[in-house]
Amino acid sequence: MIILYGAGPGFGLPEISPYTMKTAVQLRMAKLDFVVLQAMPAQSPKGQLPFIDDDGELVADSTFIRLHLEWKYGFDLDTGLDARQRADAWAIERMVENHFGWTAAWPRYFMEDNFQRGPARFFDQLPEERRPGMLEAMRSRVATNFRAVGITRHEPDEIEWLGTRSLQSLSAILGEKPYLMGDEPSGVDAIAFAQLAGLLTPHFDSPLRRQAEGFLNLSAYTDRMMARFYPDFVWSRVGILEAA
Ligand SMILES: N[C@@H](CCC(=O)N[C@@H](CS)C(=O)NCC(=O)O)C(=O)O
Repeated sequence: MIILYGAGPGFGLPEISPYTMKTAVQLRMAKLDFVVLQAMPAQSPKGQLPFIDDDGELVADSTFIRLHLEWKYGFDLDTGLDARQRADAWAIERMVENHFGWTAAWPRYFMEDNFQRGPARFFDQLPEERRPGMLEAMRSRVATNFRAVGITRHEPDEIEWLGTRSLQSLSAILGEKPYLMGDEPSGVDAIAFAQLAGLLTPHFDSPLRRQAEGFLNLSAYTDRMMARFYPDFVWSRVGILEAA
């Protein structure tokens, strides 16, 4: 049995970590049995979630997990795509993960309201005296990462503009199709969906979320993916959820 380690459900989402959601969706696309358990990033061989335990073999990083699963279990999440379409899918995935994802995560970590109702709760289960230290360490790690990537060198409205450019691109690529690469979902849909759901969840408000709501094909796509891969999850994009 494959064990997928992630952050767990929360924030109006079946899984808080978009990269874990990507892997969970890809496991569902491949119809492989798996269970999801909660873990801390430090427990992962690469210091980030997700990672899997596949019969004793630990594999970290969603892209390498996909590679491992496709190779070991003999399936192809890009079935039916030609070489050019596969190249497009990879380019879209890189845009979503290495650019858009940062602009979508920025409101969670750098808008104080969102931070308090979101990441600040990560350590709620720890004894009270340990929480401030852990929170400070997380804030500092996140600040270093965002600065290294370059995102926090920009003003908030510039970050929104960058995120909106990616939303526009995704919306144009999707067009009237049900999924990014055509009539059936392929590998790249898993991360596009996970990042969009993470932005559209009503648990967090932000100017970029408002922008995303304006791309009606993207919000319908997010709903379609949620219904297909998380049919039992009660998903709503409406309003602003109260913090738990
Ligand atoms: N390239 C990685 C990115 C994973 C990632 O960013 N994971 C986040 C949670 S969604 C994480 O563990 N962050 C903690 C950290 O970077 O310290 C993948 O595709 O799995």
